[in-house]
Amino acid sequence: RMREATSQQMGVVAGAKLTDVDTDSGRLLIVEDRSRSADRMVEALPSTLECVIEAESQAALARLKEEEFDIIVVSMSLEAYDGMRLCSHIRSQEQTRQTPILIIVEDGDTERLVRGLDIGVNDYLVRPIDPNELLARVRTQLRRRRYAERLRSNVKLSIEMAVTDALTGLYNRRYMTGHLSTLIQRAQGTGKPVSLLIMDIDHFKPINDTHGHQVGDVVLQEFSRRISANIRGVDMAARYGGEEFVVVMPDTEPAFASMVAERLRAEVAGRPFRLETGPGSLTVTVSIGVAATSGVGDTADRLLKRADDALYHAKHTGRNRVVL
Ligand code: GH3
Ligand code: MG
Ligand code: MG
Ligand code: MG
Repeated sequence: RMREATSQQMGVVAGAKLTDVDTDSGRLLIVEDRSRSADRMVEALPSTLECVIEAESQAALARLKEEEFDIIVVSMSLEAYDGMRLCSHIRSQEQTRQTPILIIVEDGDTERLVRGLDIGVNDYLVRPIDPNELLARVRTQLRRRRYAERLRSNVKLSIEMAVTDALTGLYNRRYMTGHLSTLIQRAQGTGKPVSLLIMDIDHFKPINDTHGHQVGDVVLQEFSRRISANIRGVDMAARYGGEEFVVVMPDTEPAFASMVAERLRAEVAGRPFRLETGPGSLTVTVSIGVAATSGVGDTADRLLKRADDALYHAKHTGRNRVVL
């Protein structure tokens, strides 16, 4: 009976195809005080699965604190401890909350089975353990775990992609303007200014026209590296448009921002960009506009506009310079 109730207790990943995930590698913790039973379980599983056996709940918990496991198999008919308590402990700990638990119950022990499912174990086996069934259930849990991991990393990746400029790895314009607005609002409380740099590479179009778009891209990447190397951890560098970049500097006086801008300008102009393609090396210069919040009525748009006006002046007074 109990076997037919089976694995529908497991959370199903909606619409997901659980294909081509690796179900033959991983780490299992087997908590079982009957050594022959534990040995038989290990024999039923592929040798590529690393199995660790603990016969005692304190030792199992200690190990779970130190090591990562993909599945935990807990025998419910142990003499040395209460398997149910162990399972609820595993569920309550942050690092094992998501780890699949497979319990092993005596045939007819419906009470333990139901309680186990109540506290969130993922699946169960009934004694005597059928090796094939054990293998199948372990694989099912591994597949779900691997699949969930993949979903999580895909989500992480798409969040990253949503805020990042693909060519340079800097933040994108949309994310930067959101961040800037947040900082400006916060600055109204602290009274400390937010400073902003807008930079535009000088005569960038001729670089493209002369050496090709690919060389232009490499210049943008190297330029981005130099920005990142010359700002603080709290500053945010973003690609604002084609060859325009922005640095947002929280709690920063405009005089300090100008100094950073000047250092960056000199760092770009003073050291030719090495290229593995095209001309081999190129001298690049940049014009930078600086602006800072002034107290009342500041918005991201207004601050960007003022920095852009300063940039315009830098361009029209000879380029390769900083204007506040
Ligand atoms: P100025 O000193 O006035 O800024 O001159 P400029 O040539 O840099 O200015 P302009 O705005 O006319 O040229 C910008 C060029 O940047 C034009 C565009 O083709 C190029 N560009 C924009 N995005 C990219 C990109 O992603 N890769 C490459 N290689 N070029 C780009
Ligand atoms: Mg431009
Ligand atoms: Mg331009
Ligand atoms: Mg330009």
